[in-house]
Amino acid sequence: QTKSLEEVFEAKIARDEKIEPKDWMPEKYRKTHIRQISQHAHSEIVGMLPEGNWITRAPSLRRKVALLAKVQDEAGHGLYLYSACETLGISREEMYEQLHSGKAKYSSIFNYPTLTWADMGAIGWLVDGAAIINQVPLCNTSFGPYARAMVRVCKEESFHQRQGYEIMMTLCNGTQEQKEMAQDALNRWWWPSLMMLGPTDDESTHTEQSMKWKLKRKTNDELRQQFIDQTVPQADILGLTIPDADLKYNNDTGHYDFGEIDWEEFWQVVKGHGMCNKERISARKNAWENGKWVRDAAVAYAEKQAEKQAV
Ligand code: FAQ
Repeated sequence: QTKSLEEVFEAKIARDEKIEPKDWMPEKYRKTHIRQISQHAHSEIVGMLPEGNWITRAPSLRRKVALLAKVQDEAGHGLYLYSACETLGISREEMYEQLHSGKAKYSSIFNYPTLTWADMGAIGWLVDGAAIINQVPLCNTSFGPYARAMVRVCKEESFHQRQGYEIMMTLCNGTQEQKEMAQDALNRWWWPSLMMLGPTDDESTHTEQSMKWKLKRKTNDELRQQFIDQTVPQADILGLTIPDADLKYNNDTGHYDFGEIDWEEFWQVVKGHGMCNKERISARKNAWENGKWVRDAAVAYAEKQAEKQAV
């Protein structure tokens, strides 16, 4: 008896084999991958803006070089991810259009402002730290191009995380004022970093199906707990206090218990009402519009070359 396409697909998933772009896949599998991969790509690109804000004001040449490299890496991640997403049959123009019109989301975390240099430390430490926790399982995701992109992205994220932690370390070993700056940055970035990993499992619309398809390998709550367990000892080393009075190691579970996350704030930011949502989208739209002449010139050049070859 011949197997149906659906059975072949399901069997591949069960065997932990990769699904490749030309393989048959259920339409919903394709759609949810386009949704997650494109939103991931948009997050990388919009995520350049908060740190880009500090490149010209980095406190030394060495810091500037490192930050510049990090922000460029994020552009690279965005481009791999857009390419991976294109293999599912959506064009890059369509993805940009979805970002600019507000149809596609990008990570809530990038709608918070970067007020001091210590924010560069906190973002690398916490935001890239949370990103690694989220992305390491994605190296094993079922869609081949996404999984392969994640391998390199994770290597780079780990440099970003160290870069951020080192900034925090330097500030914490500095003057009283520098240490206060570091604490203030932790206070402002802690809760948004926990929110970044998505709503709780019982509020998460996609987790159940995405776990079945092995798109997600861990749930939002599992990742959040892992992030907290990993990060609390790092804050201790810095001598900083995590802004959560309910945070406490639980001997029975072997994990940290933590306080209530303000989900109202999360959904407000996701719906576009965060501190920087308007600024971020308008920066991306302006970049797109101001880059039009470059795209036009590239197309005109390509056409001219093609004509020459045809002769
Ligand atoms: N922000 O059912 P779920 C980085 C939406 S790392 C905004 O749980 P899912 C590196 C969600 O889309 C940041 N929206 O969804 C970097 C859905 O709405 P939809 C990016 C959020 O997909 C560092 C609804 O809520 N990383 O950029 C957020 O199963 C420093 C229900 O949620 C990734 O994208 C949020 N935080 O799980 C760059 C990783 N959370 O789509 C620069 C890949 C949820 O139906 C500087 N993505 N929503 O309209 C994932 O792992 C997943 O998509 C989750 C969400 C875990 C983010």
